[in-house]
Amino acid sequence: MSYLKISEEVQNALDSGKPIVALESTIISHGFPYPNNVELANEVEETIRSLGVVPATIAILDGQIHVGLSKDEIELLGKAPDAYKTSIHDIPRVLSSKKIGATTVAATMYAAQLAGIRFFATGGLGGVHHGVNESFDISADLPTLAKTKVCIVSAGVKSILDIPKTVEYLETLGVPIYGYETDRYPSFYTRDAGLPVEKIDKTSLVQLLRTQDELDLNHAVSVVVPIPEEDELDPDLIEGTINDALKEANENGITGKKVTPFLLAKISEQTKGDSVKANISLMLNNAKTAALIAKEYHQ
Ligand code: PSU
Ligand code: MN
Repeated sequence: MSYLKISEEVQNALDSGKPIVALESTIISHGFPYPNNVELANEVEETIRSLGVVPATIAILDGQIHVGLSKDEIELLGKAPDAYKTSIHDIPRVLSSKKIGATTVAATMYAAQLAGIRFFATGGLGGVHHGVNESFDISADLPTLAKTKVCIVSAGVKSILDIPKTVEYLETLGVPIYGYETDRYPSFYTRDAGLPVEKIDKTSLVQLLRTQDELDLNHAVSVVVPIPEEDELDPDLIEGTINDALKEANENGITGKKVTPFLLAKISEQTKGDSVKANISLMLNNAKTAALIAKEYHQ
């Protein structure tokens, strides 16, 4: 496929059946400020490599979907003020106009599947927004999870979103959710969203994924991992901060793809960077978890 450009490192891993973990790039362009974003992207890749697994950061550059970025390409993306937040429906437009595209969970999943990558690590999934009854705002991540066969490791859905509705909607779409060594659904900055989740360990998860491979079932498997305990934010404080950010977004008429980046920037401002620290910690933890699962799957 001429629109797919797989790096040499990723291609070698694909050819030799080595484990690979895909990574999104919206977290680089819209999730963190420069240079934290580039530092984190590199650190995430190093964490995965140190476990003998190949990282594949995905983005759109020069009219091609790049699977596996060089350090220079990560830097370019981290510095590009006009990188286009590319969800699944934006892919043809970003490719044909040769814009720099940072891929969301939805677009990254699509690219990972196209390249033949089974695992994906990210911070948080998109989902159903608060006030959905009025706004109808539901991330394209959700329907894409229903039709894309990747195992995606995240710290759940953060409470900038309506977590119970997101979980309910994933069930409707036929996307299974498993708590990695936990029976509480995590809420990104904190370890417990107040919802139960089915607990799974690595061995059972790998068995389940291999079973899925034998079937004609092309949904994602969502694996949720709580943020490490020492980096968890105070649940009451973060709840208040999120509520303020939501109010401000509403008052400023922020809609569409701008909602998530707006809320993240506000929260970072309000917590004086504590939310950024927490985000880094959980992202590294998710990358490590995804790499360990991928390694066992490819044994
Ligand atoms: N959640 C985060 N940080 C992020 C995102 C979600 O904690 O950066 C990004 C992801 O790339 C996700 C996207 O796929 O936002 C969802 O955006 P939207 O709701 O516009 O689909
Ligand atoms: Mn949206």
